[in-house]
Amino acid sequence: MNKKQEQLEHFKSNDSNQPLTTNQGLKVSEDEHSLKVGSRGPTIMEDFHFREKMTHFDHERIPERVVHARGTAAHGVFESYEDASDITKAKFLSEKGKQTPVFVRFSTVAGSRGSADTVRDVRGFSTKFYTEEGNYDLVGNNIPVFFIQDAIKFPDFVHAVKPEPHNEIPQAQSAHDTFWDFIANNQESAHMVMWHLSDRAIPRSYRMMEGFGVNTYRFVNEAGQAHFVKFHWKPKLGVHSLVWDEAQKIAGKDPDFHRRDLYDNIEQGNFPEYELGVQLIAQEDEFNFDFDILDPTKIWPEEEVPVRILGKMTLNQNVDNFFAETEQVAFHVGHVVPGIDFSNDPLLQGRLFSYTDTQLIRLGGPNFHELPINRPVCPFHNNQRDGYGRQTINVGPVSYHKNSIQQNTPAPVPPSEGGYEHYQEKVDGVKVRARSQSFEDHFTQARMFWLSMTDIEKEHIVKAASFEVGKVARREIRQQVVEMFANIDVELATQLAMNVGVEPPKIKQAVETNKTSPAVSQFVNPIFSTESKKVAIIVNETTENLDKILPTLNGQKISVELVSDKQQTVQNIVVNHTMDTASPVLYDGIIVAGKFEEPKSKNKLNHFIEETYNHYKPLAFLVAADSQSPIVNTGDEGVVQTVESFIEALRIGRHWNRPNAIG
Ligand code: HDE
Repeated sequence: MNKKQEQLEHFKSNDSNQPLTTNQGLKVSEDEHSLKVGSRGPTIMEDFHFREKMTHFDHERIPERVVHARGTAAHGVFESYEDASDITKAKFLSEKGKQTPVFVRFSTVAGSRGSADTVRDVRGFSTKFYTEEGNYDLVGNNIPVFFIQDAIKFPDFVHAVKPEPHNEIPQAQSAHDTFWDFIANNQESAHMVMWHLSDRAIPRSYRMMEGFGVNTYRFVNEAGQAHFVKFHWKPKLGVHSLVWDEAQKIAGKDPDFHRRDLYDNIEQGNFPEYELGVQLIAQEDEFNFDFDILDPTKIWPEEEVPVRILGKMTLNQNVDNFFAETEQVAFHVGHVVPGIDFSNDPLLQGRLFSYTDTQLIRLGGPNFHELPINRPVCPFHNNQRDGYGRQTINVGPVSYHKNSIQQNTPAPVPPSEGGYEHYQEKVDGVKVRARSQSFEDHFTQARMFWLSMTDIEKEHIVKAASFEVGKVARREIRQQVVEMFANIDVELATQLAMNVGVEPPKIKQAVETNKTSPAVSQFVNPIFSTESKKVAIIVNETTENLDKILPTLNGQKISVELVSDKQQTVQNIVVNHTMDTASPVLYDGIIVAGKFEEPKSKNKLNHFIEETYNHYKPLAFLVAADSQSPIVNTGDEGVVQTVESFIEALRIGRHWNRPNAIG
């Protein structure tokens, strides 16, 4: 048990086998009926048990997060690979093998708390490190850039992407007029929009996406030397995505798809792992790039600024209580430890205000740091007092500095002994509401992203753009968006214009660049694996050899479910699902191991086969029946007849070269 888990233990309560009491500890003798004047008469005020129970219930909800409302979280541990004290004095990075407890919350951005997981959206990736020097929060996303350059535009951007205010439609979607109106009129979003239209915005799993700190921070070492730094999380399972048709269907079939995937895999011991990496730029190299390194709409191409891997995070324990932990956790980019500092990135500067402010309304006051999930594992002392929900009982008369009664304690700690010291950057300027000219180029990196995509990724972007912009009702917005895209690529914009029924772009020349950054493609250096992939075997009484098939698949760490036309036992195993309770979109591949005669069952099986084929996922036919479908042919890529070849096809994942697939 690590330090954080030990601390949380003190707050846990197990109600099983306990007598029922009120919140005052009074034993309750009856909990089915309110206190009445006669069994058919009115309820009386005196019923303190009813009033307490109902009042508590009435106050159960707190405001959802204004963004990132929908999320899920897990506990874990971060282990440092090396002593990184050459670049930062942060103690959790100072020693090979050093372990630090962490809590991570993944999220979507636009949707409400109850919205579906698999919508097209950015994913949040927030990590709280409970270090010996205090909590350090790395509040990141799965996309390395952002929509806007200055925090003052955040309310505008969020208003535009959220459901439209007159009718609160659509939920958790960017495919609507106000979002695209914002994009067309705020073209600093161009680069981010390219990522948003790419497969990154529909991850297969939280376990299979990268994380990025996005903003530019500073690392400072013991000698006071500083580097600009960008943070990266790299998933050990690689980066993998859904296809759009599949993502939309999963949103209905299992709105909790990502939440369930994380929870189930942690329960099964398939602990997700991510490596923490940093890109570093020395202070003196600040102006040596063809972009401004403080601009949050720009990446630092990994080919130019390599990622140095510092350690690994493993998520190994689910929460006990969603509200107490996942909902009440409060992240803040300003929660730092010595050795980690800020840059003048104007988005980061604004974030430094917003995260505390939002917790005050969401968690109801200034004492949210006392909630069990938010408490540091090191001691904390200061002269802050009182406020809603205060739990600490500060003893003694002193709550001010300076004092003589307590010999000036709690006492500030000099930097040489671990006190936080801000990096002493020299800043000089006139007060202006303005943006640096060096932030003006919105298209070079957007085009670089486009040019770095493989053909399949490009095809997906065109399809995604055609869907998103195609959903925009106002023709003039569709036209403006097409013009904007022409700055990135004229061919892309022309194709989009055709698909969404507007004029081809007037702009005939995209921004000039031939630069690429292969690291931004998901397909250039893929990590293939069968590990923790989920497969359905379709079975019935004709099925044979399950005793051989199941161990072979389990040996590859594949998670298997048996699906049949009805709830039944096949070869002494109870099936997990019927073809009604399961859906092909919930699996990474399908093995057909039963021959079905009854027409409705055949029809359902066919649906499983065609959907799997259309989403480019592996299919195996172990029975002579083959496919009944006119579109699926054995011999097409990833359509196989043995368990062994299925495993190989599953390892690769999607098989894009399918003549009839429409996913
Ligand atoms: Fe956030 N963001 N954000 N954001 N953000 C919040 O804080 C904000 C930005 C991110 O799992 C809020 O506690 C501003 C970038 C994540 O609990 C709020 C700006 C990135 C989460 C807020 C940004 C993020 C949040 C809402 C522009 C990627 C979920 C609830 C200046 C690096 C944290 C809350 C969790 C949450 C403000 C931009 C990531 C309102 C003003 C860029 C992952 O404070």
